[in-house]
Order: sequence, then C-alpha cells, then structure tokens
Amino acid sequence: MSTVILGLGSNLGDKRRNLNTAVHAISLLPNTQVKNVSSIYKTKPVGFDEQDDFLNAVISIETELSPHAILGACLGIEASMGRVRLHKNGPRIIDIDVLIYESYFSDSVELTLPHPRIKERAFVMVPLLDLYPSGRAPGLYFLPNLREISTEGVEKTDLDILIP
Ligand code: PH2
Ligand code: MG
Ligand code: MG
Repeated sequence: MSTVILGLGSNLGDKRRNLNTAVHAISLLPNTQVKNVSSIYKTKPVGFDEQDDFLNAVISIETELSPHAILGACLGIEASMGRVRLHKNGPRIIDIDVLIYESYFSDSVELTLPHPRIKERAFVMVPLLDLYPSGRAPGLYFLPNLREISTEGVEKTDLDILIP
C-alpha cells in the first residue's frame, strides 16, 4: 500500500457536489481507500483570472495502484464527470491532480512527482496543512514555502467532504 495525496478543484456547476462525487469515485477504485480529507477552501483563480472562484481540497488515500494507474484513474474520473478541456488553467467541473505518491519521484512528461507547482500554490499548500500540520508531507517539506507566498484569496469554508 502506498500513501498518495490528491488535489481537487472545481469552479463550474455545483462545486461542492463535484468534489464529493470525485472523492466517492476515488474511494471506489480497486484496492484504494480514502484516509483523510482537508477542509474545503474557496480560492481565487490562479493563472487565468476571468473565471469563477474555485473550491479546492486535498485528500490522502492508500492504494495498491501504481503512480501511472492512479493518474489514469483520475483522468478517467474527470472525463466521466464531463470535464471538457477548452484551454489551459480554464474553468473546470473537476480537476484531480496527483500531488505526491509516497517516496516516488519522477519527472517524465506525463507525470512529474511530486507535482512541480505545489510549492507556489497556496490553494494546494493551505489545505495540505490540514493533513500535515507540521508542514511535512511524505517526501515534501513545504512549510518554508508556505511562509514565502501569499495565502490571500484562500478562505476556509464550513463545507465538508464526506469520507466515503
Ligand atoms: N487550478 C489550476 C489553475 N488555477 N486556481 C485555483 N484557485 N484553484 C485551482 O485548482 C486552480 C487554479 C490548474 O489546474
Ligand atoms: Mg490542477
Ligand atoms: Mg489537472
């Protein structure tokens, strides 16, 4: 079993429901259990401003699936939920990113692990801190980076993801 951290984001439709649908679908993957979920955060869009605010969260899972199998499964869930990719960083029903796969490091074109932009994205690091209050995730010490960047535009909500 490996511990894997996934980042979730939605800024189209019923965003909270989309996050919950995705987590439920992840829990149904073979040999996979959802272990922990962050709070849900309302976040200002990064990269492309002309779009609605996001809801973001991160979750940890335990899985027997390989890094590439998990990536494929996440893309499959995105597609099954109706995600259409119009342009980079544009609005989406659901985005599921593989952030960390235990102590696995890779910099292939299809899959870079840990995810190369974790340390510049408050909408990832703030929820990650819910799961790892020390700022130390498996294979990634992100506390110093969190101190360096602005967390403005990342607001905790009182919405929850239900652990399936
Ligand atoms: N995802 C992006 C680009 N910008 N901004 C916010 N607030 N939340 C996201 O999940 C997000 C983003 C690319 O995946
Ligand atoms: Mg993303
Ligand atoms: Mg993605």
